[in-house]
This record gives sequence, structure tokens and C-alpha cells, in this order.
Amino acid sequence: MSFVHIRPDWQLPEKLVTLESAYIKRRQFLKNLAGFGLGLTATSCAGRSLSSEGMEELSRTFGEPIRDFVTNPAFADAGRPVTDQLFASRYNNFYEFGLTKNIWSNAQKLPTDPWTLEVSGLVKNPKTYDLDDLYQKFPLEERIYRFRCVEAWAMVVPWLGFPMNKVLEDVEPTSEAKYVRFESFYDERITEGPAISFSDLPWPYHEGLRIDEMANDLAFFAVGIYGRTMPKQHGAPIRMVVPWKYGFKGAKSIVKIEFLAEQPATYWNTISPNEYKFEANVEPDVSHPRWSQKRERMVGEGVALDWETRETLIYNGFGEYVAGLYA
Ligand SMILES: Nc1nc2c(c(=O)[nH]1)N[C@H]1C(S)=C(S)[C@@H](COP(=O)(O)O)O[C@H]1N2
Ligand SMILES: [Mo]
Repeated sequence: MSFVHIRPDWQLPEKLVTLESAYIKRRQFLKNLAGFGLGLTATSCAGRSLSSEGMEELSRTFGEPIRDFVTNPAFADAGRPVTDQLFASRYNNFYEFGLTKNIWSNAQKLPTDPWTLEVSGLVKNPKTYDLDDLYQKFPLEERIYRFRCVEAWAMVVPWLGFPMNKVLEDVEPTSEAKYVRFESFYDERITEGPAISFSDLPWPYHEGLRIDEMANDLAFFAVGIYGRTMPKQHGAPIRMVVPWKYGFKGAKSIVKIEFLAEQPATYWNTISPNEYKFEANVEPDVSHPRWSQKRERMVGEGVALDWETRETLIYNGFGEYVAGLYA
């Protein structure tokens, strides 16, 4: 397959400037609205405004530009607009750093360099990769994927990384390997979120896939987003992206990968097996016990009630790639 490198417009520095000034104007608008009683909604949700200093601080979390990558033409257009980075990067789930979506600042404590990712278990070549290995061994591609959280919010983001099957080629799982377990960084002196309210949960965060799911071409390890290295709040320096499954399957800041014969326990499934399945494929007709999964709110500007909603698609729109896995 031949790749064409398209320089997307969010990489242009002017884009940031435009977004910021548009945002500040909107903020003024919301402030005016507050007088009519909508202020509470505006400040109690993701659309909460940031001061221009806050905006500047946020943009400093964006990581270093990555120049050496190709945009995979199969994933150059998600059929929906790309979510503005200024929203995607401050509406996060990363419970190690707190309960709310507003953890971006707290997550800056995460130490990401040096970093090692250990691959072990039922493989012919166990490996421990450091950051240089990860960047040098696996050529980077960009993929614009739809992203769907089980909580019914969604976004469209340009990830930078490599397909998980490149790692399979490198470590060569044995024939006994049927499942894979992934583990996130955890150090209670740093990941202080749980100390507040989640201390009895099964830390570190861990997830799992079937080995044929990991081998599917869509399954991705992301080391960057929006043309830059991964911001800490999005799971620096390396995270899983499994776009046909709910977002919680994509463990952030992973330190360990283990190949297993049996299905591993996973974080949310252990906490609430009835609500969060191991498989966790995006299925609009299968309701969460507490809400419908038929539609999704696109992360964006303004007050939550105004978020644009769209229809949720089976396998998050990736059925042509993955339906065969579940036939
Ligand atoms: N280690 C870790 N990984 C995690 C989570 C988490 O709390 N801890 N949250 C998950 C959930 S529920 C979602 S929706 C996505 C959110 O990714 P984003 O904040 O980069 O959009 O990360 C997933 N990976
Ligand atoms: Mo999620």
C-alpha cells in the first residue's frame, strides 16, 4: 500500500490562534448568557471556559511535533469533522488523576521519560522497549478514527502510532497464546486520583483483548495525536486505541503487555461485570443498563446540552474491518 502524506490543517500554527480567539469570543457570549440562568450549565460541564492563560497552559501540554509519518489513506477521513484539539485535550477520562473529565493539569505529573514497555508471557521473543525503540522500530502512521466512550460521548481524533500487529510480528506469540493483557502505569505517589475516592478498586488499570482482535489491522498503539507526541492527559507516551470498542478498552500509558492462554480480568469488568463487558464492542442496540447507546454527543464547544449528537454506528462504523471477528 502506498501512503500519501497530507498535511492536515490542525498542524498549522494559525489554526490554534484562530481557535483561541473564537473561543474567547464564545466565552464572552456565555458570560452574557449567565445572566439569564444558563451559566450553571455552562460552567458545570466540559464546555467550561478557560482563561486565555489557561488556554496557553493547555497548549503547552501538546507535546513535540512529529514530522516523520504518513497518513494512512484508508483512515484519512472519518466522515465527521475532527474534534478541536482544545476540547479533546481537556475532556479526558484518566481516573488515576481524578474523578472528573478535567484532569489535564493534574496529569502533567505523569513521568514519561524514561519509559519502558515490557512484553512477556507466551511469546518467542520477550522484549522490553524503551522510547527510542518504540519510535525507531515502528514507522509511524496517522489515522483519523472515530472514538466512542461507553458514557455516550464521542470525538474524532488523528492518532499517530503503529498497528498492534507490528508488535505481534516482533515478539511472535506462541500457539498457546490466545489473549493479551495490557497494564497502565501506576504509582500511588503520583497517580493520586484513587486516593480521593477509588482506593479499593483493582489498580493498576488493566485491559485485555483476544489475540485475533489485537492482530486486526485497526488495533493501534498511539504515541501521538494531532501531529505531536501524546499529551499526558491522553495517555503518554503510549496507549491502546481499539476504535470499534468502547473507549475504556484503550488503556493509557501502558507499561506491560502479557500474552496469555486464558482470558484476563479487566478493570471495569471486575468493578461492574453487568455494565462493562470484556468484549465491549460498540453496539447501538445494546443499551447500557443505565442509558441508551443509540446516539452519541460529540465533544465540542458550548454547553453540554448543545453538543451535537449523532447516531452511534455498529462497531463504531468499522464493521467492514471487524464484523468477521464476531461472526
Ligand atoms: N489508564 C487508564 N486508561 C484509560 C482510562 C483510565 O481511567 N485510566 N479511561 C478510559 C476511558 S473510559 C476512555 S473513554 C478513554 C479516554 O481517552 P481520552 O481521555 O484520551 O479521550 O481512556 C480510557 N483509558
Ligand atoms: Mo470511556
